[in-house]
Amino acid sequence: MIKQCISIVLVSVLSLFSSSSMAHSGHDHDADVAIIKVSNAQVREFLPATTSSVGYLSIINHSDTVATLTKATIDGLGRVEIHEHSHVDGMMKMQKVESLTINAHQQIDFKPGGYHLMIFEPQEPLKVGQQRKLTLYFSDGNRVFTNAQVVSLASQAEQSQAEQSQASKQHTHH
Ligand SMILES: [Cu+2]
Repeated sequence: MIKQCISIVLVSVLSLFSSSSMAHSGHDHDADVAIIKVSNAQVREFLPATTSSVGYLSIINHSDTVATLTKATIDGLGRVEIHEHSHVDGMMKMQKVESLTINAHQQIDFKPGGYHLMIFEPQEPLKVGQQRKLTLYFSDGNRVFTNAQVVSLASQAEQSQAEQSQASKQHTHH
């Protein structure tokens, strides 16, 4: 019983602390933005007669707190969804993810067979070599920007093959 009381007091002290630090958080907020890093962002050009394409990136949460990705947008694209692959009844399926939790100091790689961005409704064709601004939205109001490189299907396939052979090399090394 006493233990319970102490933890209630602790919780209220903590919430007081966080609300007071939020009151003048302009600077803290900027510091938070810098500790989520996005790298290797790329989107694949749309193949003829298709209405969707994919994008990959890596997100690293360098902070000590959980970050929750809720949305992504890319300039010139009407819709971007966060997807994951899962095995259902022996079949590979993909589904939309409403939010993605990135733990403190965790890195999440969007890659073939795993998490990926699904992109729709290009306002003008994506051309290989172009850069498109990618914005990631987090549940605490933070936004992180990066440039996504437009790549061809061939270069994307080469990359994932190179990664796979590198991964298997590392594997045989042990
Ligand atoms: Cu998908």
